[in-house]
Amino acid sequence: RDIEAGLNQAIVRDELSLAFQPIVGRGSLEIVGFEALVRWTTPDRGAISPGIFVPLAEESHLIHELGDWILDHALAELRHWPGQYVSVNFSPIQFRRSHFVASIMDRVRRAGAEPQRVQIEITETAIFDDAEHAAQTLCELRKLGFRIALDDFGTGYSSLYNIRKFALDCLKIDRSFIDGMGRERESAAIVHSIIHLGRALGLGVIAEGVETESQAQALRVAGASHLQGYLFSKPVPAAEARALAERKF
Ligand code: G
Ligand code: G
Ligand code: MN
Ligand code: NA
Repeated sequence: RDIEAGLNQAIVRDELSLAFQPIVGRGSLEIVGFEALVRWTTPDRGAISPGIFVPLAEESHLIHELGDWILDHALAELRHWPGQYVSVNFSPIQFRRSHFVASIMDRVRRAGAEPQRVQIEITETAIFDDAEHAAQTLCELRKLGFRIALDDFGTGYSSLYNIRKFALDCLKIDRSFIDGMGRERESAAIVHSIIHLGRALGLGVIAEGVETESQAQALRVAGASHLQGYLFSKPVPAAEARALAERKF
């Protein structure tokens, strides 16, 4: 309850910020986009992890205010980058809200942004609970030009067969599989399967949590289209992201 009250204040008091983590092309290492990740630094308790406060916000109406804050601030960065997209995480609760599409489009218009430069990250949980409605929503977003990424892929219970029904642009392989790749045959097999599936369906495949050069190399060989992780950059403050966005490799 404490955190909940604090979060309400945080939105008003400017205690929130966004960090941006580069997503790079498999070969060129050119930055194609940045994932926006919310940060909260309280005056009295220091940093609180989004792994703690996002779920708390989801239990209350606050996820909508928080989500709007995140989207508006993510969109505001686009004008400072030469052409990269911003990838924004949406909670299943936001995604299932009525007028989700209209409300995003409204904010994108007000920011003077192009939907083509906005990637919407949703998890399997968001789309498989009410697959019919989700398919419709994704289709509308896609028509407007947004990119759609299925986040944490492999950790949910999606039927691979059903993936076809959704208007997606890419799959993001959950970092737990990348982490296990060098140690367990199972993780490596899952990573390879997801990459094959994505390619067979004409989707991009972003590998998350890439920390070592040997992981990156194995992922390139396996055919991942994009890489993201500490090897390239941790999530950085907006000013640093602007500098990275301008950098030529
Ligand atoms: O950035 P970090 O690894 O601390 O994030 C922890 C968790 O919080 C991750 O699961 C991440 O997806 C989630 N998270 C981070 N930023 C956002 C955000 O802007 N919106 C939502 N809905 N979740 C976020
Ligand atoms: O749930 P989601 O995939 O959106 O969460 C992304 C989170 O993963 C971010 O909060 C980010 O801090 C974290 N992250 C990004 N790159 C790496 C990495 O290379 N290793 C680890 N351990 N975590 C990472
Ligand atoms: Mn994500
Ligand atoms: Na993820």
